[in-house]
Amino acid sequence: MAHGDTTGGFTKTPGWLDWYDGPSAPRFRVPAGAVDAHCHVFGPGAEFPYAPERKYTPCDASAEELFALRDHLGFDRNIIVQATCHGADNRALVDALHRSGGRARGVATVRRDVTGEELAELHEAGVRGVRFNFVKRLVDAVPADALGAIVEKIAPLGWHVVIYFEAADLPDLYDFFAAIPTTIVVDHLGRPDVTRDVDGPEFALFLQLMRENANVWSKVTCPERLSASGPPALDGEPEAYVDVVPFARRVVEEFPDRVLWGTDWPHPNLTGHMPDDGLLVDFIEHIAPTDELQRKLLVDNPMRLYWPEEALGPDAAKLGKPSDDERRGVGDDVGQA
Ligand code: 0GY
Repeated sequence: MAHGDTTGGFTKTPGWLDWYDGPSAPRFRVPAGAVDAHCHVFGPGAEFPYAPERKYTPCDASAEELFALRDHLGFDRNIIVQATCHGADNRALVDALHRSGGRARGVATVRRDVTGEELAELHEAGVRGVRFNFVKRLVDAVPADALGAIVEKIAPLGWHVVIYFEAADLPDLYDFFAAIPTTIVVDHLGRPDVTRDVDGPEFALFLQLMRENANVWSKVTCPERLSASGPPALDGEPEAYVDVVPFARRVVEEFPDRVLWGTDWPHPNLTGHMPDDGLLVDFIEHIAPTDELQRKLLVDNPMRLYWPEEALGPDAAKLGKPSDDERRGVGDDVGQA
């Protein structure tokens, strides 16, 4: 399999860019133990077929290629998030978790009829959360009662819920999110329109969601998707995506214990440009300007959420035993995992 292939007889979605081959070495050195907390594996299609209900067909992006990138960028671990092109078939994700030798954990997609046995198998493989996707171009809508039923099944395992939505939809979704009792992780800053004022009402609602709900975390990821002004992270550009910086930095500085960062490799659905992942790592310094913020963003927070048994000691790993305060992220801001 070569870079850019789609195996298994699948045809790539036209116009959809392949992931960047040969990323530069980052100038910014991530701290020891850093976690890339948002990335995916795609297929390979010949081994793990793409889901019939998918909205796009990617080029393959294997676990080995992901782990090579991890090492190249200086990261220690990955959080692999189930992508919509695999629907609720988590086999590619589980295979990647097994191949990681314990250096990756995962976020799966499940349906409401998922069994306790299936959840236990996913947990054993390293899954620690489920993803609910509300982005209309990516998935067909799932009724709120089905999502509620999934929350009831995963909460006792100490898992969390990752939510992906666009800022324009937050007013409609706000009450539903606020009622979820587990830790919640928002993808990509809730996809703000960064041409608007960082102090304006749209982003204020997102900040309010985090302020009012101590169980809500955010990934400060995907400037390449959010930026309107660029410049893109290509050709050695050291100041990429300047218009995203105030939004991401605001969240990192106000909620330093509830933020995560990830590459989003292999960057599904990009048609304009494909970022150089080495330069994306250089973006981190602009949004988390101090050593302490960087350590929390890249090491302490993802470890607390995904490897609590290492970060917090063996008691934290007991299944199904998060206290109500832990589950809500109350107290010293420890999320349940
Ligand atoms: C991302 C973003 C996107 C896609 C997916 O699961 C997915 O297909 O998450 C997107 O198109 O914005 O997080 O990878």
